[in-house]
Amino acid sequence: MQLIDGKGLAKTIKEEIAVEVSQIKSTGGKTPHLAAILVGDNPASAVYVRNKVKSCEAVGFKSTLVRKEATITQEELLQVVADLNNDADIDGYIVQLPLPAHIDEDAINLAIDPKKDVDGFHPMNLGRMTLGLETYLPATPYGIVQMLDRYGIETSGKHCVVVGRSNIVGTPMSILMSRKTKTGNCTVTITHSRTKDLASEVRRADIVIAAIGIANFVTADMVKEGAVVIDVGINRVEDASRKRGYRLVGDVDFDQVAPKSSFITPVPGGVGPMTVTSLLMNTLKASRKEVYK
Ligand code: BQF
Repeated sequence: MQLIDGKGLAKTIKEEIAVEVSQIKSTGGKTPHLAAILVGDNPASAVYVRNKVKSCEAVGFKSTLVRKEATITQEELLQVVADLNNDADIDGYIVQLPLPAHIDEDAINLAIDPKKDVDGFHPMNLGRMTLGLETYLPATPYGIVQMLDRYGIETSGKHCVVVGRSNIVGTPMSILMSRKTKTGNCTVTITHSRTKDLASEVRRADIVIAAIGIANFVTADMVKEGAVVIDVGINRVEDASRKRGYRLVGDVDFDQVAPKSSFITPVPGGVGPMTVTSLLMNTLKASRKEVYK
């Protein structure tokens, strides 16, 4: 079993981005600028946004945090989005999810200028991904693809089983793994809450991608000997021995599954840190106008 060190790889990638940023600056180029909209006071969202802002500082990007009350109306939030679309200094921005229940996430997503959609959630960018065109890949799938690539994990001809079909992870991941690319060319099965005998489907996998959002959902009996296991879950479980009162666990029962796997990602320190570096990579692409003129 080999541990995939997402945290270490993210640090390496951030160092690479920092070198590129200092080159841009030293040749008189514009400093890449990422903005984030944070609505309300969901504690996990606040942590994620803080992570992103700190990562911007670490690589030399400019960052702007736009904080709004949970009571903001949809009209007002659409105006914030329009303002960022029109702000010439901002190369890309994200709207931190989840949004309060009274706001239609799809309506907000559709209002983001695809040129600035560095989360890659706009239908234009997801469509471009599906067709294999240059795009901003959704951050988590992009991070996973980079991990597989940098660890030299063969995907061609392998059977990949994705557990979960969310718009931001399961669905785009299943598409990327099936494309004719260096980190694609898999035969892909996508499984979800209505799959009959999900355990047997997952047992056929050479590569398992667990993105269902249920703590310890993937158990040892569901994993083939020698499989590559990518754990996207970040679940809080009560733990009185921790000072916060909880600890983070993935969607995979790590202790049980690790001995059977060839490669496995830990939680924390696996996919999560790679999600953040992907956002930085997309922002760099935006500032260089590599996707749209
Ligand atoms: C780590 C996210 C669910 C819903 C909305 C490092 C992050 C997480 C974990 C992080 C996530 C998850 C983010 C670790 C951003 C990943 O060390 O394991 C970084 O900041 N993430 C998000 O912005 O929105 C989410 C998960």
